[in-house]
Amino acid sequence: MRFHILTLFPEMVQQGLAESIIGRAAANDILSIDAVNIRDYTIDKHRKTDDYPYGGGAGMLMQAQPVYDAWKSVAGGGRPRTVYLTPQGQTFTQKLARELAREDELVLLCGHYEGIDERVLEEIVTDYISIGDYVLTGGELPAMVLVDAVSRMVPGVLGNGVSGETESFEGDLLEYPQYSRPEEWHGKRVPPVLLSGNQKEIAAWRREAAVARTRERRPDLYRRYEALRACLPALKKEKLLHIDMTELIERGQARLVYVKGRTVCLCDTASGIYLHTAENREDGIAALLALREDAAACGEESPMLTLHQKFMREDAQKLLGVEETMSFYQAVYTRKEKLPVSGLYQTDAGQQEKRARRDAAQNGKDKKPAAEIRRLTLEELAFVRSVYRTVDDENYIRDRIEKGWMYGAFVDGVPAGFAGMHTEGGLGLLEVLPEYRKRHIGKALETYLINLSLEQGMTPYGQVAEDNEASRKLQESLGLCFSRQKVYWMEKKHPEKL
Ligand code: 9WO
Repeated sequence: MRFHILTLFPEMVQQGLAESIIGRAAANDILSIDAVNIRDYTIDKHRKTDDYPYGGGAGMLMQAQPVYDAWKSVAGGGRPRTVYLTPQGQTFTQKLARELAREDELVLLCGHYEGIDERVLEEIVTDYISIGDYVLTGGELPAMVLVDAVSRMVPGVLGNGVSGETESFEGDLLEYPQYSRPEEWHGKRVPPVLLSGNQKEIAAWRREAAVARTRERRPDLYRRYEALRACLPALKKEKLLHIDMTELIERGQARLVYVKGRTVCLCDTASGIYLHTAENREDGIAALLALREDAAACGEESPMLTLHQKFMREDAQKLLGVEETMSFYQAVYTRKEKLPVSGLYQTDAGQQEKRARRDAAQNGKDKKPAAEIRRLTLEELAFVRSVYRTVDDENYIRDRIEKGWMYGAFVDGVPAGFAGMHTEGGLGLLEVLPEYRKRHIGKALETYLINLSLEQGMTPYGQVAEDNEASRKLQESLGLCFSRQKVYWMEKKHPEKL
């Protein structure tokens, strides 16, 4: 990612971003931060960059010419995304940081004095962004805030394998309090449960502390949290059918769009997909209308949604212009205990070798060693893309790998298949190469992902298409329960797909 910062105070920006994590990422060429001195582009013989405002008023304005020429010098012939840091902009949020982190190049324009001649802003600025409702003396500190927040979302900046997105478990909750050595300081002891080693109790304590802290410090967030939790009992009346919705809430990845009794509409904050369930048509329609409003407010022209009732399909088509693309049964792992793994897979290469040698000695050459399972890296992206035909979207698969939710099965070090977790939380993305089928590799991958999800306090589930017999048999063999009704994926059919 490349940042070009246009400013009258390049040293301030350069020095502020040369330290710590951002400085290290720049030194490692994961980021480049280039501070451009606007004064270098003045054509005035006294190197002047400001002048009085027409119509009178306090102070000075930055003139159009030096700003434009400085911008030209980094834009070349193109029109890179150009941000003006101003109290008159849209408020900077984590969501916007995430979005900006997907750009290859950003130009940040820092104003000073009383601002910049409007005419040059009209020509070069694509985004007006504020970091909060207060006035400073210049845009440099806000630009540094933006560079810091955007950079930590760029893969590799936080160091190997650490993602800027914690895929935070509790969307609307603040972080819990944390403690380090010593055990006692100023007469205050670390809460004993944190020394107990009991991971389950620790997780429960942290969650409770996060809830209490949110209630006290951020009542606005707490109300949202409460409203979402209040939907759970109604959804759990049909537990299997609504597993996608309840898991979204439990994992802190849901935004409430509509609720009335047992009619609920959520939005998945990670994917933007809507989930809709209705007690009756009338309330269902009200929820669809709320969904339409919400999507429009989010700038989403063709929302994707999953319906949980067949009888809502025509209304969804009429109101949103979407059509059914697929329908699935929910397959839910309803137990808390992990699945047995013996003989299915290894997660350590050394062990696998030992086992292979022992097996060879005992049984001759016909018994194959179990697959080794490990998290995939971007090096395997091309492999997954070439094998997985269901989702023809490189960015989606890249995202799944980057978030650490794609796992591969390897036989003798050679990739034989993979599986993962979708953005919305369902297990899937499962594929086993034809030459490795009938060797329980799919079962091994799914067992691994189920156990991993359980460790993280999730209820594992997947969505199985009616005609996918292989998948249905696999889920049944692992003891997953199927919903009686189906869920219906609805989206705008693209002309080329018709
Ligand atoms: C000062 C002023 C004085 C008299 C009459 C009008 C006036 N406008 C300003 C003014 O807005 N100055 C800004 C200073 C011009 C752009 C750079 N400056 C700035 C950016 N201050 N605060 C920000 C900022 C940017 C992003 N998020 C929060 C604050």
